[in-house]
Amino acid sequence: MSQRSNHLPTAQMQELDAAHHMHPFTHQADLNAKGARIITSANGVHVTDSEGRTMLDGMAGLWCVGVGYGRKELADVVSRQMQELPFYNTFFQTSHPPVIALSERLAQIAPDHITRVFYGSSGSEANDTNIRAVRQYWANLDQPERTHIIARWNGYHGSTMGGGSLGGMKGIHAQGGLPIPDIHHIDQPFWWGEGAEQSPEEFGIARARLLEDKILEIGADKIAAFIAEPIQGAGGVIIPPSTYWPEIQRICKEYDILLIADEVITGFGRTGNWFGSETFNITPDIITTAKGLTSGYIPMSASLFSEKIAANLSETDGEFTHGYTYSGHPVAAAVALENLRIIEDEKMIENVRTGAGAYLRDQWKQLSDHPLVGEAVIEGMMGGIQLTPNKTTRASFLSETGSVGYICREFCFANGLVMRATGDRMIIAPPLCMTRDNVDELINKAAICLDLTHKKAKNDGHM
Ligand code: PXG
Repeated sequence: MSQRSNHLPTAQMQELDAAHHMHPFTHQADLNAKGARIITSANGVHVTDSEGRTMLDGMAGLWCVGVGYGRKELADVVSRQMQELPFYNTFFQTSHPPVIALSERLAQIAPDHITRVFYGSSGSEANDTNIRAVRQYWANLDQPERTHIIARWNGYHGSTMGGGSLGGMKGIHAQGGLPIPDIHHIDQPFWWGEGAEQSPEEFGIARARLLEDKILEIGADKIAAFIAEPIQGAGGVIIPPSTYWPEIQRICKEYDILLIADEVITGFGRTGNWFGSETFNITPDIITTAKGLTSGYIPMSASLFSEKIAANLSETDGEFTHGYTYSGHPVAAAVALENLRIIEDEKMIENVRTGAGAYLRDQWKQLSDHPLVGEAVIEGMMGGIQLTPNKTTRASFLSETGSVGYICREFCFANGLVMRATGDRMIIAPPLCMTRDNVDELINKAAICLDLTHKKAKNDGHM
C-alpha cells in the first residue's frame, strides 16, 4: 500500500504551515496572512496544488528538476539502495559502490582536466567547500596570504556563511555579519540594465576588466580565486556578452588566479551541454554542482576538482580537514547516477540544444515584441524577460522595483504557469524534457500574462 502524506483541507494546512513552518527567504508575516500555496503532486512538467489546479512548471522546481517529475526509475533506485545500504560514511578510509561509480561518471562527463569529486548536500555547502579548498591550495604552495576571493554583485552562491558571502546579494549581507573576511565583489555583466552606452561587446570587456582592476587593487599575490556563475540564475538569468568570459579567462590565467565556475544551475544540460563551461568555453579549476545532479529528487552537491587542485589537496603531508556526514551519501549517489543515465539515454541535452529547446528559444525571443518587454534573452533552457514601461529609454516603473514583476508572477500562477520574478524580470528554467507542445503551452500562457500585466500596470499607475 502506498503511503500518502496527511492531506487536510487547504485552509487547515495553511494554518498549520503558518503556525509551525518557517520558510526560506520569505516575509513570514505576509505569507501567514494569505496562506501558502500547497503543492501536492507533480508529473512530467506539471505540478498540482491542493485545490487540484495544475500548472506548467517553468522553473523546474527551483532550477533543479531536469528530467521532470514522476520518474519511477529514481524512486526505484532509492528503494533498492535504501534496502541494500541506506547510509555509510566516506570518512575514515571507507567508501561504497554508489559513490565510486558516481565519481567515475562525473569525471567522465566533466571537462577532461576535472578528475575528482568532493560531495556535499547543497550548493551552499559545495561553495563553502570551495572556499576552504582554494585557500588551502595556496597554503599548501607556501602562499598562505592568498586568501582573498573575488565574486560579483548580484551573483548567487548560496546562503551559508560562505555561500552568502560569495554571493552579491546585499539583503543577505545585511543579516548575520556577512560577508566573511577577504571576499570582494565586482559589478555584473548585465548589459541591458547597466550598459546602455556601450555595445554589448564593449561592455562585456569593460565588465571583465573590473576583475583585473580588483586584482591590481588587492595585489595578485593575495588572491586565491574568482568565482562566478556562467549565467547568473537567481540574479535574473543574466547572460553575459560574448566577450565577457574569454576576457575573464585571460585575466585569471595572466595573474594565476583560480577560477571557480558555479554551475549549480547551469550544470547537467541546462545550457545545451553537460556544463555551461563548455557553452562558454571556460576552463575552470573547480565546478560547483548541485540541483540538476539529482534533478532535485534528493539533496546532493558536488565540487568537481581539476587534477591540479585535487592533487594539491590529496598529496600533501596533511589532510584537508573538511567534510560532511552526508558527503557522498549512498542513496543520493545512486539517484544521481540514475538521473545522469536518464539525461543521457533520453537525449535530454540534445533536446535542449536542437529539439524543443531550439523551438523554445525561437518563441521566447519573439516575446521581445511585446510592448512591456525590454529584452527577452535565453540560452539553452534558461531565459529572462525584462519588463519595462519604455523599451527605448529602458526606464523603470514608477512604483517600487519588483511591483510589476510580482503582478506578472501572480497572473502566471492564476493562469497555470510557474514563472519566477526577480525584481521586474521574469525568468524561466523549465525541465529539460519539455516537448514542443509544452513549449506552446508555456509561451501562450506567458503571452497572456504579459498582456494582463500590461493592462494592470497601466490601470494601477505603475507606468
Ligand atoms: N550556487 C548557485 C548558482 C545557485 O543558484 C546555490 C549556489 C546554492 O545552492 P543551495 O542548494 O544551497 O540552495 C544556488 C541556489 C532563486 C533561488 O530564487 C536560487 C537558488 C536557491 C534558492 C532560490 O532563484 N539557487
